[in-house]
Amino acid sequence: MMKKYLVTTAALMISILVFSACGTTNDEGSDSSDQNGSQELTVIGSNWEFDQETYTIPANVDVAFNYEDAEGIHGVKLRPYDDKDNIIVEVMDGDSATINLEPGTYEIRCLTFCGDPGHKEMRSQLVVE
Ligand SMILES: [Cu+2]
Repeated sequence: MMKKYLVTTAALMISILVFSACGTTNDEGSDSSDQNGSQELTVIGSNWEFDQETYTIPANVDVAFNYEDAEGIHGVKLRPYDDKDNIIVEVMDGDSATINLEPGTYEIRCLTFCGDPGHKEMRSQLVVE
């Protein structure tokens, strides 16, 4: 009798855990703006790509540029295509930097050497318009 009660309780607890795990899943987009009009961009890296090929943000406004590792250790280096020595910002996992850019197309590359040949493939573009 007691044993059956324990099994039932355990099953109930497991289903609560499963349910609450599903319940905390939030579906945030990569680009979002709050009511103050401030902007945010989140880039997520894994082995060996970023979560989007192209990111788009508005020009001449402060944008919080966030980076997260979903898999492996990477990071983001942002620079103009036509001036590759001009690194605008470098962001590692969990970090954020404020950017405010002129219109144009910028290159997003992996910051950390994370393996061959995948590291070289980790490129996306940021369109500022
Ligand atoms: Cu890399």
